[in-house]
Amino acid sequence: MKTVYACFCTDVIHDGHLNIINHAKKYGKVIVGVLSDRAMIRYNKFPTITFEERIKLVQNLEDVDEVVVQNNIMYDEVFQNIKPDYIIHGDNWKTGAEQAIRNNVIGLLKQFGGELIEVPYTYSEKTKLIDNKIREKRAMPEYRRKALRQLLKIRGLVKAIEVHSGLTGLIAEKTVIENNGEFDQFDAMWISSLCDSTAKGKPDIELVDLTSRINTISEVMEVTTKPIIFDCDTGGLVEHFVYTVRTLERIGVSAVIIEDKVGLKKNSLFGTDVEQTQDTIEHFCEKIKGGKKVQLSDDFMIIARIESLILEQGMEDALKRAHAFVKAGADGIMIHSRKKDPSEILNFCDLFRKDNKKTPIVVVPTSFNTITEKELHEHGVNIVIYANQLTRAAFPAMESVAKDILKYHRAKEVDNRLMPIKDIITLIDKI
Ligand code: SPV
Ligand code: MG
Repeated sequence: MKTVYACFCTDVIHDGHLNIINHAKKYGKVIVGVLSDRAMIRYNKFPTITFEERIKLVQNLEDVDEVVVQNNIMYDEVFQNIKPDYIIHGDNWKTGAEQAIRNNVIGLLKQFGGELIEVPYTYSEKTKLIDNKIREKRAMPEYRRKALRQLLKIRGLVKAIEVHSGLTGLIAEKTVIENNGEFDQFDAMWISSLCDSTAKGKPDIELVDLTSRINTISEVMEVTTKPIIFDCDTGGLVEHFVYTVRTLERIGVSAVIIEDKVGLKKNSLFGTDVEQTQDTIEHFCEKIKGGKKVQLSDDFMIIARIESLILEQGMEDALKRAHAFVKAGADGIMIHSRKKDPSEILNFCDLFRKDNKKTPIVVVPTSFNTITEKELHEHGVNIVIYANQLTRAAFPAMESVAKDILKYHRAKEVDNRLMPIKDIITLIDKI
């Protein structure tokens, strides 16, 4: 008897899946691969039910003869272990980033033999509703909050991009590319104090108050599911920070980063060009301890940001602080630098990793932008934050269009730089 293989990456069985199974049955023995937790998380499809429940879901389908675990979104292992005669899939993978999986399957079929069956994808209103429901579930605080820790466990390196609105949130959520046969996308979002302030036309000096910052988080949360890392500047007074931790944790933020500065905070990229005061180790440790004490779940992370290199206090000071902050309970360390050359950051990471193998290290390669994620990871970095690039891309594009409309007294000359009207009016999905 011939074997037909399908892979399911879902928490709910709907008509689309049943249609595939019905078709598959006509060709022989139906084997369904259920994507492992690891593989789902790797591709930002955080499961909302357990792996065992997903297996049961498929086992209960009448026409499924066998259920196996699929450990990777690509099919290499499937062909090595099962060598199916047919692979069956909805034809919706012919477009978009999923083409990468289709190409992988076509290549394997050429190598191992076998045939591809593509079933017209039925995307009924009912199916759409179910898909939306799963997506919305992932956005619930209890799922979103733990997603960063889940990613850190599974992915070597977590990539976050700055967001400050629903629209930038959508870019972070939906931008997926195919790169050398693999999917690539951002894993998490960074609510930057610099960009949140800039979007409001305000300086980055803790002027935009917490209510407004939480409002930004809420706008982003409305339209996304990925985990959020919140830039909380200095965290304010210890007495205030404890309330902030509670709020952030309750709404589903995964991590807060606070920097060891006091007084009027200025943006770190000014360095010593402006007056900035570093907090004492003792006081900052009190803030970390205060936050950890009030936190209610195990999911939430408090990450301590060290400004010693920014303020030219030396490597020894940076390391001393890093170890003290971890001892006070910090779940991660962010080390910052405004040098173009990444060597002081790498040096810090190497020295810190000598004594601490597991506390996540976070970096923001704005100035030292020549270094790749892979190189950073080789030095022990776990989270890379692209902290301001979306804002810096948008501003000059908008400014130049504004100038040219003034210059030509009409908008025709700028039209080729603009998103088509059809694309902008259909950009936002309906619920
Ligand atoms: C931010 O994005 O607001 C940051 C990173 O804190 S930096 O601007 O480099 O200080
Ligand atoms: Mg900031």
